[in-house]
Amino acid sequence: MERVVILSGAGLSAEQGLGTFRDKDGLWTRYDLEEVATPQGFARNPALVHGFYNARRANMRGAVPGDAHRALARLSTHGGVTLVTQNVDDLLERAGARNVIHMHGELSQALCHACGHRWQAPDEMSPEDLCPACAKPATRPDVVWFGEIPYHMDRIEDALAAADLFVSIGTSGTVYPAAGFVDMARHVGARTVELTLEPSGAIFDDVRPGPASETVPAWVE
Ligand code: BJW
Repeated sequence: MERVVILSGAGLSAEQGLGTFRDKDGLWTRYDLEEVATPQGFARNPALVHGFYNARRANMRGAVPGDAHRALARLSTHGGVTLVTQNVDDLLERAGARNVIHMHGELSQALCHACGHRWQAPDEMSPEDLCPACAKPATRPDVVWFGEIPYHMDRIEDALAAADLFVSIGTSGTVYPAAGFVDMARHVGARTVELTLEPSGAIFDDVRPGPASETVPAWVE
């Protein structure tokens, strides 16, 4: 059985209106990432950061999965497929995908940075919220900011070390460690495929430009 590792990025959910980070009109053209996506920015102004993520959570809850999410969900039911996403949205799960590895966390989860407890995020989070486990006002969105260590790295590295095929979908390949996965896969002899609107420029065996709603179902079938 072929062992496949799939890495998705913001381009997977772009057609659902969730926005990418670095494209024209991307989130980082409108927001200062140092202020909204670093632990230091959160310490300076938690209300600003909660506002940024509350708006994105509302956008996510109003969005519906697309053809690309459904195609990956079908694939995820097969053995040998590891589905890793950098996305914090839940569109893959709502399309029926199983065992999605959210390396940059999930908007639908809240995290207490005092005791580590996790729970389902309410629609609106604020700096005054108390952790349901330790009652401290130390709640934050359960997402991975710059300078923090992405989640599930051991599982991802194990899957990459055994991969026969690596497929990158809708990511600019600028943020590490995810940006280095293609080289790790090549290093173990895996075939590498990129499905994205604008190719990242990294070395892949096969690059298929186009919107995820077209390239992903076509590749999965
Ligand atoms: C479509 C499409 C359509 C559009 N169809 N495609 C110097 C050198 C190397 C590293 C560093 C460095 N200085 C600092 C670092 C480390 C830093 C880093 O990589 N910085 C770089 C910017 C240089 N990384 C970190 O800090 C990470 N932690 C870390 O490294 O810890 C050390 C460690 C690691 C491992 C083991 C032990 C220790 C943490 C990174 C956290 C990133 N967090 C964010 C925010 C998450 C929460 C949130 O969502 O707000 O994650 S930033 C943001 O970027 C988000 C994304 O997941 C991530 C990647 O973005 P993505 O998905 O690629 O989106 P875009 O917008 O960049 O690209 C979209 C693509 O889609 C484009 O290519 C389009 O063409 C395409 N597209 N429409 C198909 N319809």
